[in-house]
Amino acid sequence: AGIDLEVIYGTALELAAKAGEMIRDAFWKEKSVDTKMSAADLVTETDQAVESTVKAIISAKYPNHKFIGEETTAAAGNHCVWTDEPTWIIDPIDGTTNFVHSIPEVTFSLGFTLNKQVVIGVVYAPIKDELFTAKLNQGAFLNGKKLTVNKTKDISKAVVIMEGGSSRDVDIVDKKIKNIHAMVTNSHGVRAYGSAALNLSHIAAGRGDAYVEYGIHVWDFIAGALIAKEAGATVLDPTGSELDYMHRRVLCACTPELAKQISEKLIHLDMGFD
Ligand code: LIP
Repeated sequence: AGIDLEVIYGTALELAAKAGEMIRDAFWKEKSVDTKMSAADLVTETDQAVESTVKAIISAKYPNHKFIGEETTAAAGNHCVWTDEPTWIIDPIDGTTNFVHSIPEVTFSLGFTLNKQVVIGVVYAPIKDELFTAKLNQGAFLNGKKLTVNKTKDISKAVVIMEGGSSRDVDIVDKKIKNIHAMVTNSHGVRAYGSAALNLSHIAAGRGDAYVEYGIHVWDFIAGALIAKEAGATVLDPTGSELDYMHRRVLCACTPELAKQISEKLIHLDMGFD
């Protein structure tokens, strides 16, 4: 209703630039670190400052739009309320652990949804100045250059991105290690960049063939999922069924054949809903 997606896209780029500037300014300085759900689930002043800045800009421009943000929603212990209304879903810093340790794989992630459909995705990695963008049915781009996924169909020739995640529950870690074992023994190799948004963007850019993770949240992967899909990736629930953005897991592969092979080799952890 009266929504001009080009205007929204312009705002999304403006927010990414602003967030990027704040992240870059703080990147080499000392950080004050706090923990959330586990001793390895980190948050810094910069995560909070970026989120409140971005949220303030959005609510000033679009007072009726809804907002779901990592530090607002999760920090308040709230479940996400995701409706058909125009909604901005933001992770101020995806890759907070990298940020804390001055590892340059940090991103700002923004998804914009209408009728619960993701129509705009922006992932910005400000230290490397890499801007990944996608609009529904209009392709995915890295710094303006169109992206296409790899053609790998067989796991024996694939690089698979996986993460340890931030849960320290022994049973969960155990199953994740078994999954890593299954992927290492069957593939060209396993990689972990520490940011779901970036992992998905890497698949979009052909820097790897598949990515799977259990335990992420909607703000970590909603933008990257659109970017990957728009570059031609298959993005599913790890079991092979349709992706549910509120179910905390994702499987992304450059071909459907590869997605199926990987899905069949994994233990499917259920880490709940946002
Ligand atoms: C991170 C995810 C990453 C996961 C980490 C963490 P954050 O998000 O993007 O894929 O492995 O445990 O959840 O907390 O940096 O926004």
